[in-house]
Amino acid sequence: MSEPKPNLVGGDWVAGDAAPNINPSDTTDIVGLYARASAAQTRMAIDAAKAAFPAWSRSTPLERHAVLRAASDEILARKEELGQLLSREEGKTLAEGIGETVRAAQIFDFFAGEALRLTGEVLPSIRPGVGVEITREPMGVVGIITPWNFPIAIPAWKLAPALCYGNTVVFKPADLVPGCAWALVDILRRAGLPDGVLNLVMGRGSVVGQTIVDNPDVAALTFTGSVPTGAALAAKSAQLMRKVQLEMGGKNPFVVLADADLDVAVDCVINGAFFSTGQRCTASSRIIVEEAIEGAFLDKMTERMAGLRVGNALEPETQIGPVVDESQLSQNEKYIEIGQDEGARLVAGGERVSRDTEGYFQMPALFADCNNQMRIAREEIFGPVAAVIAVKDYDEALSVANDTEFGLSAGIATTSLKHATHFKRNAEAGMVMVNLPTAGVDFHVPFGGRKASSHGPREQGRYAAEFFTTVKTAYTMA
Ligand code: UN1
Repeated sequence: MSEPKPNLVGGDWVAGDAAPNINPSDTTDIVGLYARASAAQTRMAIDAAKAAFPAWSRSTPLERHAVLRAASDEILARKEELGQLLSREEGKTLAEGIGETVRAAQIFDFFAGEALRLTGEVLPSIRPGVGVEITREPMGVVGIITPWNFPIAIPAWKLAPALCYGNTVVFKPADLVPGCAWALVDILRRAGLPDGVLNLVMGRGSVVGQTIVDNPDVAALTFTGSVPTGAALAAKSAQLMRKVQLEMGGKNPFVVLADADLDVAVDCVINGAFFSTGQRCTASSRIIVEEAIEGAFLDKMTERMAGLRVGNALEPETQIGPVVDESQLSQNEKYIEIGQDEGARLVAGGERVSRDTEGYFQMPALFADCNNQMRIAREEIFGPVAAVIAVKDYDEALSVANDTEFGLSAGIATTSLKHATHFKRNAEAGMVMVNLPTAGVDFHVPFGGRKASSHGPREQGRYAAEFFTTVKTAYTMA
């Protein structure tokens, strides 16, 4: 076993209590040891970011471009190795792991370009002789707290804009997946970031996360994770008058109308509900089907599900990797029981299965005969479990789709322009998909939702500037 991977504080790699990073496809495989930062080290990281801010905030666009560009190039050049590390530590398939790595490279490439396109506005005042300039300035120290389900893409889409717009960063990746985060920070440091601009503090939410959240020197905080954690973090941030950006849960509906191309609909549901083992906040978990085609839809779904290959994420034929850990798998199993107790009919999957290696394998599960009041239709499970709800027509489908505390993504399969257009306008979600899965988004356009799913400005694309900068209006009498 190699030396534990250290944290990065003010340009120095610092050791700490080491914890094993375990492969969920094979729990005898230790991906590596990673240091967990203490509260004191986390405070030092915040101090270092604060000290590095004046110089980095005044760095030239070309300096920032060069770092982000070099990071993009290295990620892309190492996509097989990093994709494999990702699949090994998180459990998504190798194809998904490499795909996510490429996406991270594309995100750095996009923000490398944005660094060269920083703009403002110059306009006349309403007063004679006075000029007005509107500029964007970086926020200062940005806290970045990321989840385990996208170990490289979510860090990328928070780190790249933070650095692009001249902020300094304290970055806490999820305790379950420090491997990709460490690799990314190592790449960025070697890409030429000055000491203290990016600090890595791996470890537990209760120690590292809490220290970041409680520190008033953290001017802005971006978080992807659960609703209760997001709410606690927002409450503390409100006390400190700190800017926050929260991406939380989903209970995303996918509507299948009677006029849909059923093959398209089934493809969307298989992908949206079960790929990445259902561990996406954009996953489709409520499948709302017009009753006229419910039977045909269920037949096609169960046929497709019977052929899905669940197994070790690193084996090329695997289509669905393991659940991330034992506690998530037990939670998924608990929801299978809850669904059955509530009277839903389990038409496929749900059982824990064994493979050649010791891992957390579960067959994707489909419930039929559900209604939208059941817990399996209201609570985010975050696993490969979907609930089919039959409705009589489009109007009922839309009202069921919107009857949820969440509002991240909503999808529809239809060949009707009228219904597609109406759904795009009336779905209460931040992202709407027509004849496409609810999950799997582009990197150059805004990402985010409504209601309990999201809070604060959008992530990704040019809209990221709303969170990572603050606006200044300057008046000059000349
Ligand atoms: C996607 O569906 O492509 O945590 C991205 C999540 C989301 C990312 C989803 N923030 O699942």
